[in-house]
Amino acid sequence: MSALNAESTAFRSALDVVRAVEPRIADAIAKELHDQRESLKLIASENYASPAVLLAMGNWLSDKYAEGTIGRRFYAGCQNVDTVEAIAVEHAKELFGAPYAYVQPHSGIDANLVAYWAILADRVEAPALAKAQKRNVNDLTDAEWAELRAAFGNQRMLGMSLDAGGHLTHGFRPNISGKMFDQRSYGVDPATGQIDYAALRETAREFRPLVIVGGYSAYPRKVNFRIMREIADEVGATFMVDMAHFAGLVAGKVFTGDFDPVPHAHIVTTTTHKSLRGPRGGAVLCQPELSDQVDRGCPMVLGGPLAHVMAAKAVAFAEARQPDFAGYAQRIVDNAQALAEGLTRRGATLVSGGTDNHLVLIDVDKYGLTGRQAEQALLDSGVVTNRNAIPQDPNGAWYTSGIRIGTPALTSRGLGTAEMDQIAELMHTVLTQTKPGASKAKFDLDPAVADRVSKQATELLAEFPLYPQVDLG
Ligand code: DSN
Repeated sequence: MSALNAESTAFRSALDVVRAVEPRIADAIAKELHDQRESLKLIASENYASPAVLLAMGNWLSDKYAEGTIGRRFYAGCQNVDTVEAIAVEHAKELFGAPYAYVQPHSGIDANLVAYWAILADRVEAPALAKAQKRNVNDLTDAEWAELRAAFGNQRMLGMSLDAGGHLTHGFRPNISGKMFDQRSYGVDPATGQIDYAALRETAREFRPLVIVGGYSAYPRKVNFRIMREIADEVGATFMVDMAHFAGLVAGKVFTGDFDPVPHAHIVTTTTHKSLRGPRGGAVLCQPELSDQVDRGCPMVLGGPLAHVMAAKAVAFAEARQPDFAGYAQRIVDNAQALAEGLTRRGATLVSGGTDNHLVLIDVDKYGLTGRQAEQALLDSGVVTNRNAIPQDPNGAWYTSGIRIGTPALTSRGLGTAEMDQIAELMHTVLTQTKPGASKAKFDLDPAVADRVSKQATELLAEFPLYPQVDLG
């Protein structure tokens, strides 16, 4: 019998140790690997982190509190956290060509909150303190403090509308960002489904926002960040880009020049687990003038940094700096375009007519379905997607009229353009065979069809084993 490889040994041993304390948790972890291996994952924001990334998270770095920044902590004994964070920062700066990186945010929402407070502090707090001729907010009188707080709460943000693909954290009311800022949206040209930069400029001129936010979670096209920076400069706004979805395409140099946000934005936020393929988490990149404020992210906005996750971020950034990551990033886009082309050839209507990035947005009204009905019918057939609003969506954000799909995960698994065409055929079968039911959530789909598609999906995936180096026995 041959010896087990390092990854199998590591994960088996870890599960044995967990199982000895709470077997149900060990079972759930093992089952998650099984389920992920079996499912055709088309969720645009998910991926499969490497064993090295996963293993870097499961250790005693988790035990340490380290509020503050490298070399300047509110706790003693942070020398190893300092080492970990410094390595993650070094890799992030090199990977993205950024002058400054902050790798503590626990998620994309956290990264955006750090960025918003840094912008507010930079633009609002400092002038107020200077006016009062004081250095620290604690030195302000109650009246000066009240004036400053009122000024903080009275600022404007211009972000992409939710139905055009913007994110909740870009100033929308159900999120704290919508309570922090008076928000106005820019959208897409209804004829092309693409950002209307002239309209965006007009809105910015009229609204005079403090912050303009670029980036998206459901927009299938490249964004011209050079033009957006020009608009921001013209109206005196700070330009922030949330590149959570496409950070892997920036890291892999698929998005360069006008389409790389890092040289154009004052501040860039990201998650680390989507197309970048790292651990769940966030990061902020910024120009040097914002770094002092960004560094106050913890403890001003964030809880203590998760040193174990920063370790995994460092590993993921190091992986993304390897030459083969560029090929991976390009294959993500090639696959998304092949999927878009395969769907279009079979009669689907896609928002904006196609894709330049990792995601495709299908208008399922074409099939007489809501997003909710289509999502469940696809899931019943072994295809995991998520429903998403489309521009001017008549069904709102809950039921929606769209299905968002993305290729980062299946590309990590090794599927290519030929397999994307097969997936387009599976989706076409389900979407054309599903009939709307009595409510926006109900539908009819012959179980035999769902079963057949599900089997075909499993057969397809069997050729591309997930985590082939991990054998749990
Ligand atoms: N939940 C993420 C997504 O699916 O796009 C964004 O926060």
